Amino acid sequence: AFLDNILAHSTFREGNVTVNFINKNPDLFKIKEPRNRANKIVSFLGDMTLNGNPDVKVKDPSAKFLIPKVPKFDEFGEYPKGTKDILTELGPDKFSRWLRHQGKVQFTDTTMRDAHQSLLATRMRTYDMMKVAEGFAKNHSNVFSMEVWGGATFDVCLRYLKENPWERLQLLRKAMPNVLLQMLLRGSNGVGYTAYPDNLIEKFVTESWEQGVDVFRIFDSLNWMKSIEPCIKYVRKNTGGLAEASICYTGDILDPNRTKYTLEYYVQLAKQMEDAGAHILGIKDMAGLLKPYAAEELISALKSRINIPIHLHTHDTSSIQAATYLKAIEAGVDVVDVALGGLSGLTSQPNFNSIVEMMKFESRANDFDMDKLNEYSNYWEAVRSYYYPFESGLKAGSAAVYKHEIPGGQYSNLKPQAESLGLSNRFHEITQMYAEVNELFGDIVKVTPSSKVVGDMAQYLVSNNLTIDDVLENGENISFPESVKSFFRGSLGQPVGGFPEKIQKIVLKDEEAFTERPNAHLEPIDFDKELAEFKETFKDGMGRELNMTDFLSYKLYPKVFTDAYNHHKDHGNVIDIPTKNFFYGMEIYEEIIVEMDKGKTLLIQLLSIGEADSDGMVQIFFKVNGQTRAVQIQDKS
Ligand code: 3PY
Ligand code: ZN
Repeated sequence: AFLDNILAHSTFREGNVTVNFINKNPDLFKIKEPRNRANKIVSFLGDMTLNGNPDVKVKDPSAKFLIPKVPKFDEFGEYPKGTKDILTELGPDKFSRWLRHQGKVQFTDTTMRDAHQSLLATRMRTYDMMKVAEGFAKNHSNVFSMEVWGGATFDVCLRYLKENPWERLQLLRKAMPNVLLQMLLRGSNGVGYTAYPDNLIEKFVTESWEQGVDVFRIFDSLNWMKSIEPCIKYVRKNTGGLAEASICYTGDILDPNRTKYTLEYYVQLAKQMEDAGAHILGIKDMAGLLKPYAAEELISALKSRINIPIHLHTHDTSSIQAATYLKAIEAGVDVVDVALGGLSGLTSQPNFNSIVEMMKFESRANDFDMDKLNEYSNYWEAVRSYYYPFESGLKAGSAAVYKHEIPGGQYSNLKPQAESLGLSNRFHEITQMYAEVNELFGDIVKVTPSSKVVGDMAQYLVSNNLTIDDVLENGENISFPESVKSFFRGSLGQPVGGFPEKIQKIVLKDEEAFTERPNAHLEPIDFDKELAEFKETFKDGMGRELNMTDFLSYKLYPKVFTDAYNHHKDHGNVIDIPTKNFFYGMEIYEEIIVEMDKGKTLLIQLLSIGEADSDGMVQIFFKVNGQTRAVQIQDKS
């Protein structure tokens, strides 16, 4: 089998074998059950071809798929030194000081996390990332960090893409060993929508570091320090990574009528984060509400009152956030979040390529090879065409964001949700209601998961033709969405200034709320016992023995994990299937290459699709590496 692996390896077939070939390809030693795996992949492709991917609700027969061109890079060359090397050399505390004093404006590339979360409902597959990960890290090793993990990506990987999020992280780490990898962590809510036991979050942080995360952007959806502080501690104690504690920016510090989230409020919060041990202060402007002149004030004030570096994140929903970055950079911000052109703008981050150009020939410029950077933008622009079912449909920037304050990541989800409720024509009513619900709830910070509470309530009211007055006058007869009840109970923590009592009473009726940390109500996990039980329950494995990472996925998302596990049992690992075929199946005579591991390829051609028999079973013929194979697929139509 080892010889077969060598013979099948693309490098070998292309005649590029050097003495390093075997050393560079440890996969050659992995002797697997290729036939079984190939069968599963083919049956998956048959199913997608016959029945369609259930995640693609509407297939557009006229959709045009562009061919993504991977920018050239030196496959056999060394990785140039990057920020990961600096972190390893200096350790987190000195790294933090280095960042604060190094002078250039630094860039975090969010393309592989927030950009697609905010534009394409988080559906970007590992397949498309892996094509460019190594090249990007080699061509652009001066990027500050790559945001590649956390937030909604964890859930969506398992739930819709049927991928293992940890595998994504491991692969990206391997492909980008020289630059910092960054994740988004929702404080005590981990990468979920509710609080989890503290020791689960602690283990999650430790394991994330071990699998490849360097920068932990930690926030709480209500800016509640009690949810953020333990995570800072876990990062400092259990990892060699950077704790980036983040304030979530809401409201408008320039508006004298908005007295809840003032400049002083943010400065005090930032100081608490610094005191709690954060290496970096994040400013998470999740809805893109930080206007240019407000950014100037905020960054200037923070620069003079805290000593850790400042990392600014925004969404370009209004389309003026490049101006915000300019003002922030002038005021001394250390790092800004940007997305490669093809996946930038609107609900995503400002355009990486253009912001780099904006700074050219200025004292804080950070030079990138622009031709190369533009090639990566083109790559993502082409890849994006495969994801058309997940586009939000937003075509232009919108100043309405200052009214409804919907986070970028939520905005692109709210539209399909509204459609599924039959409310597509009432989308603007929902956004208007979102603003009214926010007022009713006391003007809260809105970001996952608190933003989901406001969104659920707004959709609920619009779909039931209810108004805020109906709630206030007749609320005792209304049965509110579960997320809303849970919020008022205290399950997401305490909002700034506490809960407005009247609406809390209306929602909870006779139920008691609590004010301590929600995690205090949760039983700690007994890892030894539960991990053993978990391994026993899922002992068929996924072609490998399950481990702590799988256990963590299971504890965060029990049902979603179980479904993904069963999908894996039936269809094998679908991570290597080209995106076009993953979402849309194959066309007759189409020929594709599935590169299962580096060097182990399947050449698959769809030959024919038979008629359904009396049980609705359809025989589909493929040619796999030259041999004909038939699979039986249930016609679900
Ligand atoms: C997330 O929590 O996923 C976010 O991106 C919040 O902005
Ligand atoms: Zn964001």
